[in-house]
Amino acid sequence: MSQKKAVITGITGQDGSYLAEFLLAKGYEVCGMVRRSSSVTKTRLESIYQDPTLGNTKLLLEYGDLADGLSLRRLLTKVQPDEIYNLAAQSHVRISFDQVEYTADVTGTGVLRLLEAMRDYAETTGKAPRFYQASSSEMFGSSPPPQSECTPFHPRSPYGVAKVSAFWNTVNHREAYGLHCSNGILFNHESERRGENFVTRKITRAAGRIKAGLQNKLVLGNLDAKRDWGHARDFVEAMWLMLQQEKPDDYVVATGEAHSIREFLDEAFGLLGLDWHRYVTSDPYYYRAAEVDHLLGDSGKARKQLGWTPKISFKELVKRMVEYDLDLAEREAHALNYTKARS
Ligand code: NAP
Ligand code: G4F
Repeated sequence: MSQKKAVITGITGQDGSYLAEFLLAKGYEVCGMVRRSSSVTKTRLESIYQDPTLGNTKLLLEYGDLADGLSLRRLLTKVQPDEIYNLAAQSHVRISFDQVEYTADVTGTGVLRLLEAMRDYAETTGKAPRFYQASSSEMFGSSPPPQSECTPFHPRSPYGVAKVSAFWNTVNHREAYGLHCSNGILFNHESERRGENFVTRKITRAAGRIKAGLQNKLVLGNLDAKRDWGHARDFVEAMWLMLQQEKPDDYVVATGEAHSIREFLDEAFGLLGLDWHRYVTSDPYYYRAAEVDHLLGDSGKARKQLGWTPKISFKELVKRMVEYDLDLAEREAHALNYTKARS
């Protein structure tokens, strides 16, 4: 069989970088869609990206944006993918309260633009790519735990509402046009590559910097919320498994274990021999207009039908993040001392 081609939108994000590594290791040709930005940062892709003009590479990057339907159509015609993984989004829940219309446009309508581009591409070429939509446990909002594929959605943020609309457009393209479209309803997954304004990474970055003497305070919001946290490396495998099934479907992907922010703090600071109560305060500045209190996933269907199971435990996840961020902080401290010594 010829080499498979995949398009990943959101390739510069946490999940996009892990998924690109995963697919390249499986022999795929990968095309990542990137949006124009004034700072050309592709830090998460550093270990796998090389300029195509320097030689053969199976990872290509093309400009495109979920807000720009024409760019999506051109991308599909150019790449002719077998699989499309739509990971692009304005993905920050609290910021979605500040950027309501933008979040609805990119995280919600953007998915419809991509689905319609895919439908037209399939109709004109006779080749229908398989489609993965990055749906979210945030869609469950205030529905009580444990949440499964049968749990009603009750989103509590503009982000959650946008993801619900994208979820149903994905289902509708499956039912109305017979396209192979699947939703992965992923619960929180973190890593050493997590954006620094999500709570886990904010905590491990601060813990490392406090230990290295670079910071002595950490201000957070609500410490009582509970999340089902896994490692992103495990979760991208589930995305791929969904597109290898004969029939498209929707799956919850979760570890089945929830912890509060306080418990995450205990674990992360504890690994460095620090008592977080001495450094952490809670400020309403970081509260949300509406909060999601308790997410705990029941991923029985994914485990049974996809054969998926997470390998990295909560403790191992925190350990990896803390070790990575301690090393980062120590290098920052070293660079600072070097600059001081020279000035
Ligand atoms: P992330 O790190 O925030 O990455 C988001 C990606 O989307 C980035 O590559 C970003 O590009 C890109 N993007 C943003 N706006 C775009 C636009 N208008 N057009 C094209 N690309 C755009 O998110 P993540 O944690 O990897 O999550 C991946 C996906 O899974 C997201 O859809 C998220 O909502 C969803 N999800 C995440 C989790 C989780 O716990 N991580 C759980 C459930 C669902 P830049 O680098 O240029 O900003
Ligand atoms: O880390 P968070 O910002 O993640 P949240 O809101 O659960 O969203 C993440 O997971 C979703 C899946 O359920 C994804 F769809 C979404 O894209 C994103 O990846 O916040 C987690 C919890 C919240 O309850 C928040 O109120 O931590 C609480 N929190 C407390 N202090 C904080 C802070 N969150 C952030 N970002 N910053 C704080 O200082």
